[in-house]
Amino acid sequence: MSRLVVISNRVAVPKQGESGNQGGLAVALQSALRQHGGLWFGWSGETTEQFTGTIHDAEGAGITTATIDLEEQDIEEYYNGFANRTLWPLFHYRIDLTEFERDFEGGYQRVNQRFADTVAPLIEDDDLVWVHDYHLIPLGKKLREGGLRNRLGFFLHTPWPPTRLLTALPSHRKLVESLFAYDVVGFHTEDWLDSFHHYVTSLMGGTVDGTRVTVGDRTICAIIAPIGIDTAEFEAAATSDEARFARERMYMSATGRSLIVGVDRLDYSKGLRQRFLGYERFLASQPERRGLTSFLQIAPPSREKVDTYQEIRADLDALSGRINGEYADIDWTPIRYVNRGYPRQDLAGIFRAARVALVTPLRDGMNLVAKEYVAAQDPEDPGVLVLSVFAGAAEQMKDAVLVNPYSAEEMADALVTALTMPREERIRRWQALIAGVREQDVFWWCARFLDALEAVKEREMA
Ligand code: GDG
Repeated sequence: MSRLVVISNRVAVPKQGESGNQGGLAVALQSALRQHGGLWFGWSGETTEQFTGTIHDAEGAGITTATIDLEEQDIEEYYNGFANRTLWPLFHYRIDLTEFERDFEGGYQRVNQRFADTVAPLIEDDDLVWVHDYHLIPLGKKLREGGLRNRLGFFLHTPWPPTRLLTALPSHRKLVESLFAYDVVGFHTEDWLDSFHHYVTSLMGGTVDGTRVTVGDRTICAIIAPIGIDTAEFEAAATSDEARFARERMYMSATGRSLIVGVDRLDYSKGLRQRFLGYERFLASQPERRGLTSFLQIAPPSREKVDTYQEIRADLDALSGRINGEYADIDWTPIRYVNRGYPRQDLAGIFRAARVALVTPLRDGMNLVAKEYVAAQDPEDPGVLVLSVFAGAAEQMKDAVLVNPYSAEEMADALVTALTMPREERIRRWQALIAGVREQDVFWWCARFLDALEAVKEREMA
């Protein structure tokens, strides 16, 4: 079995002594790394005055990691700039929020070169190299330019945008061309893969034959590999003592009301504004149900250095305040809106206590919260998942109550459907959902991608 080298913007291995409060992706990659041996490379999250390429080696939880520090300007242009002000909004169809600055692009290329130069000497002949996400699209090309011949894969965790949006990016052609340095490119859904095919066939004169995508003399393998969660771990977490305690706290606070929950990074792609408006519509149109539900939205802040993220925070503060001001009573608060993260076990308990989960992004590569909510349910009395049709997860999770998050009326109707759903129907839908979440878990995803990568013959360099 070949050794595995994982490269991502950040490395998510718990430090010695930490409890390992981490997401599914980290867990999956760690398990793949343990299985194959190898290392995980990325940015340390630290700044340095002058980039030196010094590598910090560490061992944690049986995984070897190698990280580098970046300069302030690198972080501004590459991370806060091109990654989070340009590509993130553009890939989530928010061209209105997309900033186009040549300096950002310059920083993006520079940092990808820095990654390539520092990681290349750590890669051994037969290693499989797996690069993650939109921060590092050009990395493969830069590694090839440095002479790397290994099997090289790339996985995109976000949507791939429609061609007509992507072409708003001045350097779109260069970005897409650089993907052809990889051997295998993975997307979560058919939608994202279709958009990629469309770009390649309509603008690059490329052809598609099954998983093979050819432009000129270069053929790559483009696959759908929907990510899952560590389902067994999350199911166990939901019945842990910590989860039970969190669940009790939820029940006590709800005093017999039906709980509705949302858990999302505070990000405009997650559709929080539209979710609050949908809930407001529900309260306005269902006066007899007022006071019978309690909506808890957990939204830990992210990317706070980017202005849009500060604006969305202020917007949601105002909106939740307005809705509570309008509908609250002396003994009832319609929305509890919390800008704080909770340990995973607590989240599992909160999910289990909730009769309904609102997972209503405007656009999402996959969305793991939808799968976690399902995994946390009590099989005898499961809650209902209300899921946006614009989440990648909707391609797999057809037994959820699917909703268009742009329509406040549809959201209000979906809430009524979910809150009044008979137990037999809840059980039937949940059984169908959990079967998928169990079968296509994060280990399945990892294996699916790595099998495709291992199947590639070692590249013949010209
Ligand atoms: C990107 C793509 C794709 C959230 N709040 C807390 C907390 N979380 C955890 C959730 C979940 C994870 O963070 C979020 O994952 P998502 O998939 O929902 O969203 P993104 O962060 O945007 O992830 C997405 C994913 O990559 C994987 O490919 O699905 O489409 O955008 O695990 O539970 N965890 C804890 N406390 C919190 O308060 N412990």
